[in-house]
Amino acid sequence: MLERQSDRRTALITGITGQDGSYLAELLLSKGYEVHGVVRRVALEDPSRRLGRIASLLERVHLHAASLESFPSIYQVFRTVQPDECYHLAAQSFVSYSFDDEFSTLNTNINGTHFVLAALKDIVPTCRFYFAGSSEMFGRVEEIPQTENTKFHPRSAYGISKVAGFDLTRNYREAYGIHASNGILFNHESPRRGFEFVTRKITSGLARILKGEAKELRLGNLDAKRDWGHARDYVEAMWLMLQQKDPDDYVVATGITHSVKDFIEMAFAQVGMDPDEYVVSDPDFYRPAEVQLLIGNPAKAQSKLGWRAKTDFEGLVREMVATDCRGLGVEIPAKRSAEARR
Ligand code: NDP
Ligand code: GDR
Repeated sequence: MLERQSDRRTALITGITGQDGSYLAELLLSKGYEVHGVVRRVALEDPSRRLGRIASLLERVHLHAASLESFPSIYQVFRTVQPDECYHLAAQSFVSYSFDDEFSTLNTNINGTHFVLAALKDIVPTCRFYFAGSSEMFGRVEEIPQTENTKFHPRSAYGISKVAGFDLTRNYREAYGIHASNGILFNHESPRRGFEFVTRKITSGLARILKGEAKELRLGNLDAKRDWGHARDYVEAMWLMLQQKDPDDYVVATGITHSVKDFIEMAFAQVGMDPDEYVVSDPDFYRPAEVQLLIGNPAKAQSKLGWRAKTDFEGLVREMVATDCRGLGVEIPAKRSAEARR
């Protein structure tokens, strides 16, 4: 167990084992924070499989077993940690799964957020709070691009749960004076993205094809469009929100949208292959309801937080393809790499 140091700022991250949690923990450690994370008990029992993204940080972070389903467990963590800042990232985050099990998505995401806010208000009302809101809240978009003032019209249980979390956060700000901010983050990816999300499915699938372990890549709607950024850049916006004098809501996005097809073409171009020979669009992967053209307008985050997306689409795809190929021990032929760079 690490010793607590009273002169350092203390941050609590729920969802520290996830993509964003791992990048945020690294960022906060680099800024000198004492970092605490909420993990499920099973993760502590099976660290090699469940703590993979934060394996290199385990000596430097404090982990606490708790579950979003249990208010007492969350309450106990707040009592122990007494954080200065809380980043609430934990959630059932896979939109597609929320169509298979609306009940658990709504329970986990809505109650979990409520539990965290209620514990914070009771134990450390001065603690600053970040809620991981999502572009999925815009759903059937009311305007393009979407801003902090665009009306929400969610199209999945996941999107509905995030609207509820957004409203809970705003209400704790207005009713109880908590420094509580909402990030409305558009898709952000990285080599640490879960394999079920489309970008990682494409880059890991491509690596398996190159390795000879797969012959095709089955995907759903190739015309779907997303505003994709890099997770490493987006966690900086979370931190910046909690450094402001006043809490507020911010759209975090690149302002540029691409289709799934664009992502596939860019990924396959990195290794000089023709996607038409491998990619199959399979209706089984289509969703009952799809969101519309998601493009965020990050003007407010840029002007008030001084935040900017640093990684462009090509840089993101290249990093993900290279990491997945390296992970499988697949060499990208030099000629192909050179062609891809041109
Ligand atoms: P991940 O799916 O990678 O991580 C989710 C985290 O939540 C994991 O640490 C997971 O723990 C934890 N978690 C899930 N259920 C529970 C539970 N019942 N009790 C305790 N912990 C739980 O998500 P991301 O890192 O990509 O996203 C972080 C947050 O930001 C999420 O809330 C997501 O909805 C939101 N978001 C993400 C965007 C993106 O593009 N990445 C965009 C907008 C919002 P475990 O490892 O044990 O499963
Ligand atoms: P999303 O991410 O639903 O936007 O949620 P995902 O990568 O799952 O889907 C993006 C788009 O790709 C289309 N698609 C496929 N998606 C998956 N997963 N698998 C496929 O085979 C496939 N084929 C096409 C989807 O239909 C969709 O249009 C992510 C999550 O991180 C949320 O937690 C977060 O809130 C939002 O981003 C912003």
